[in-house]
Amino acid sequence: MSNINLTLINILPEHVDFEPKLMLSTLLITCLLLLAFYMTKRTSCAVYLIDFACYKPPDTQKCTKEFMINKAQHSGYFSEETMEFMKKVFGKSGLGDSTYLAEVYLAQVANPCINESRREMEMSVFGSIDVLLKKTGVRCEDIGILVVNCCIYNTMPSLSSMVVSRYKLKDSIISYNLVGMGCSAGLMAIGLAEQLLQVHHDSYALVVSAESLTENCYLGDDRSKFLTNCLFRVGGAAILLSNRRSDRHTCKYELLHTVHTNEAHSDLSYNCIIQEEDAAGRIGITVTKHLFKAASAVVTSNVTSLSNLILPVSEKLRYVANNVARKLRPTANIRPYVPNYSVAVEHFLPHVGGKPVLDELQKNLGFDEAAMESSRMTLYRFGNTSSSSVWYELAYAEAKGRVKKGNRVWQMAFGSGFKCSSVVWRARRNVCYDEVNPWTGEIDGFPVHVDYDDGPLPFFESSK
Ligand SMILES: *[C@@H]1O[C@H](CO)[C@@H](O)[C@H](O)[C@H]1NC(C)=O
Ligand SMILES: *[C@@H]1O[C@H](CO)[C@@H](O)[C@H](O)[C@H]1NC(C)=O
Ligand SMILES: *[C@@H]1O[C@H](CO)[C@@H](O)[C@H](O)[C@H]1NC(C)=O
Ligand SMILES: CC(=O)N[C@H]1CO[C@H](CO)[C@@H](O)[C@@H]1O
Repeated sequence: MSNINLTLINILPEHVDFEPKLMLSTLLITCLLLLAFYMTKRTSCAVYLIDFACYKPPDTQKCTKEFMINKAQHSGYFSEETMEFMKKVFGKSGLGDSTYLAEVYLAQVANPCINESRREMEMSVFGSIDVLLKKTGVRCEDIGILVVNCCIYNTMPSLSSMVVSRYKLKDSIISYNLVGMGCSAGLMAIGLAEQLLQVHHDSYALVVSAESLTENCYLGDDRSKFLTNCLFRVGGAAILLSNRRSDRHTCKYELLHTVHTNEAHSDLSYNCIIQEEDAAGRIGITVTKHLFKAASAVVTSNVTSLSNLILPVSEKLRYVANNVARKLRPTANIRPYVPNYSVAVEHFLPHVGGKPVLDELQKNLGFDEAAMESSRMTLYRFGNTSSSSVWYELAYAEAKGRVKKGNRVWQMAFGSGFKCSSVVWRARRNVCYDEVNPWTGEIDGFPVHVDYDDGPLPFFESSK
């Protein structure tokens, strides 16, 4: 402080007497301090996660893999080869026999019309919001920000208007409806809500992530489009965020970091998951064999940014030392150092795209089997529920009683674009038993052992 004082005095004009000089410098310092206070206050508006809720569909929508195969076989839409492909994919998928299918496919004759998809969305979106409102006791009129994301369902009025209409949210509500943004959209919605909370003080933000199965079924034999028919399941989550200081002591988590990467500037990334028509004009989502390459590029780049924010100095030093060693002795074949992420986060919750995706992540980020339990069990129990999957995983860790005060939680989602988002939270308290957790009543039965077929991945076999 005295240093600043001196410099200030020195730059004052010579002819000013000592007293006014002192007064002037005191004034300047006060201004600087006020400015610093104001700036730190603006940039450190904390965002709290009060609670979240995951939708649990009715038991009547549970279906086994065998049921799905039978249903597909009798639908008359698919060839014998496609059915063989479906069986092979199921053998490798990591999905169990109690995931949820959309109601429309359980009927004798499926008729995926607009009415049906609206009904499906109402069930999962309202289903999760109802639970969240009950859990948190927040009043609808206090919600100032609403962000809803759903990739495929896009109608008028929008999904976010459906929510405003149903819950009679106030007319000054700031609402956004994100469509077509893939599995990473849920965490992007959190990022958007975070930014809105930086400028709208004393607010609650409601974020809802869901996906439509009804409009997502591909009725053809092109294998690169058939994959999503196999892995994709019903799910939805509602999350309540707040920047009110009074929620600091009651909330579950505090938001530490959000990191978003979008590599759509690369053609390979852009084209690897894409909605289009097949040769016969039937709409589907093509997943190409470049998926892993694109995903790995975007995840690496995002994780690099995140590592800078979360890794302790010791891990960074090891990483740098390894990099230098590899540069100096390129012929020595030194293996790249994978930082130990377990020192920076206690819970790693990646989007459950499918078993091969989880395997790849585990290998590249060096997590042990225990760290992967939440994601593998979520894949087994609920399937790929798109953007809401990371919330079922967090619910799993909570139901197991593993989330302790101070624990850091890393949610990571990636999807079409190709995009990757990471969000890191810190638990502000021990999370206790919760009877409206989707895992309640069955959590003691987990983890289960999941059987997988051996052999090469059938996912990207080309169709004949
Ligand atoms: C769709 O729902 C509306 C209102 O529930 C109903 O009036 C209409 O007949 C339904 N249309 C079809 C094709 O089921
Ligand atoms: C990574 O860090 C965790 C937590 O400090 C520790 O338990 C584990 O042994 C470390 N793993 C390796 C490979 O060093
Ligand atoms: C998970 O489901 C989404 C939504 O259908 C799909 O876009 C994505 O490709 C799926 N992931 C994998 C690995 O199939
Ligand atoms: C918000 C943020 O840090 N995003 C980063 C994600 O990763 C890319 C690639 O490293 C960075 O350029 C972004 O800044």
